[in-house]
Amino acid sequence: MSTDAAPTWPAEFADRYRAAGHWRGETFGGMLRRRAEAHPDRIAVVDPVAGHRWSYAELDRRADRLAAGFLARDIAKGDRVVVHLPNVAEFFEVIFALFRIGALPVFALPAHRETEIRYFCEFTGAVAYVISAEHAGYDYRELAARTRAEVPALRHVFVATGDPGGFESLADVAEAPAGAPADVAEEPAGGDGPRPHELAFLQLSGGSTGVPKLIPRTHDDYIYSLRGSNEICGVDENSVYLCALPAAHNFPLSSPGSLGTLYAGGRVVLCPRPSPDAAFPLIERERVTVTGLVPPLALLWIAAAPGTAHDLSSLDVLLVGGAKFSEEAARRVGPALGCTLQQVFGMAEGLVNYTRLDDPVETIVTTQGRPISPDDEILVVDDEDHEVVPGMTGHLLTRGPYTIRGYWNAPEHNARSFTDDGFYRTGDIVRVTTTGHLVVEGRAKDQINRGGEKIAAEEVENHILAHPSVHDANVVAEPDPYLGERVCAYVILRPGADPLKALAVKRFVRERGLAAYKIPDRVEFVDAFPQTGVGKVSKKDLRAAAAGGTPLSPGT
Ligand code: OOB
Repeated sequence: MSTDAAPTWPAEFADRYRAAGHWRGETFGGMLRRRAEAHPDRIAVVDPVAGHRWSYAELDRRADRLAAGFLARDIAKGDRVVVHLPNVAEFFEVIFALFRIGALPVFALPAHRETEIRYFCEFTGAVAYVISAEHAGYDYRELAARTRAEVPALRHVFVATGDPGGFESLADVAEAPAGAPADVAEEPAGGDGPRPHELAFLQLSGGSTGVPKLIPRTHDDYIYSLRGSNEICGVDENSVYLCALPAAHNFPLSSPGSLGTLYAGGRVVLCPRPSPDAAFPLIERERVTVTGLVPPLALLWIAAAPGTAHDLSSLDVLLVGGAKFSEEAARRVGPALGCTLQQVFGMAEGLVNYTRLDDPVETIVTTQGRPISPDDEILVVDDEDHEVVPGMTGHLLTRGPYTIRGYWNAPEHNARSFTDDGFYRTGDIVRVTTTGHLVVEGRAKDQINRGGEKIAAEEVENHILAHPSVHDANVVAEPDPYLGERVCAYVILRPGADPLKALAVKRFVRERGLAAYKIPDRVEFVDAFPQTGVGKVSKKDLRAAAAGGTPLSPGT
């Protein structure tokens, strides 16, 4: 499978973004090398569980050695490698090693299970899969063994932390045999190393279709989003970023996240779990200055902060995003945590909006921010793609220097998700205020946002439909006071099928090897689905029923 299967920016746009100084011709490999040369002894990554405190020089050296080991195992430029790691220091060693050789990390989340991982490996034609032995009570080696048995093209499984079992440990890979090709490109010097305009990695889309889509990001575009984010969030070499959300997700990775912090020469502290009991002691000990949370976690922190014995006074900025943060909760951040709130409305496809640190409080608590770049183009349109009157609500379309022009190897999706002139259809319903800030008013895409975790309704429906007793299924969001939304499945059984319990449907989906957050929170059995005027299933009516908590048809 070719890696040029990613649509890219037309030359006139690329030229403009370069001329504007957005794309500066840096690569991730080069960026780490420069920082290691400038301040070798400064701490880059702290992994409190393993007790690692890696300096920039150490991270740089480790990335080089691992890159040499990967090359010696025939992992080459353009190859895809599924990276499935929790918040451990080795995450950075692995991704910088891959960046150096131009192999593409495919970022899986710790919650992903067999179904997702098999799909990522198969669809990307991955040559390697990197795991931790265990995390949060789950044995990833068993998952790797099953995946390897089913995906013959997967040549390697590397275990980054813990007992490797029958697989190769990352430490062994890094012990590259003498004479191995250690000729690792740190800069795009003209050889066949990674070039700034080429792909750096594949990120996952939240998705609204049966299978997740992959998001091709380049060195140039992603590094621009880091630089822009750092400026807006005040991240510099004195910043200490607590990575509390899963490190591979776009928000903690780049908004400004761990990569933004490393770009600035600051320090990244990895938090094994995002709960206050794990995070607060680390904030105190490491003098954390900035972190990012999804709304349900922000609520937990707000509740826990007033009673904590830990000193949180170093925290300057809390970023909250991934899902809509309510105005009431937003107002409580400052008083409870003693820091400035920045709302962030972003997407792995590109566009990221932030409230500014010096915005009036009313703007910070009532909007989801404005774009990073003066070259981010924002269109708000009606159902026919006509621009709405300024200030009115409509579909958000966007184009710009760090927003992709298409998904990886997905021409059919691209025809639907992008306009002919390259605008990405975000699926979000927004309005723009007179100050240019965006307010998220809803969502048109068939997705559930479960406290920041995105679930494509169609994907879950397909799994439920695989049950022999199920005739039809529809999955919608139902409101939840803590998560914002939960997953509600409406199911019609086959005539004459044995009666099924809600629990059995949930178990069936779980046993198909799906991430836990996608398993329906509630299953309702109904006789029929409400229909629209043209006879399609009305998800709008199903959502309304889910919000009311009442079954749709009596006696079911
Ligand atoms: C972030 O990225 P994704 O790719 O997991 O999800 C993107 C979608 C957006 O299209 C929107 O539907 C929703 O998540 N979203 C928000 C939001 N932030 C994201 N909806 C309402 N309010 C917000 N503040 O979630 C992401 C990527 C980078 C930075 C922050 C979040």
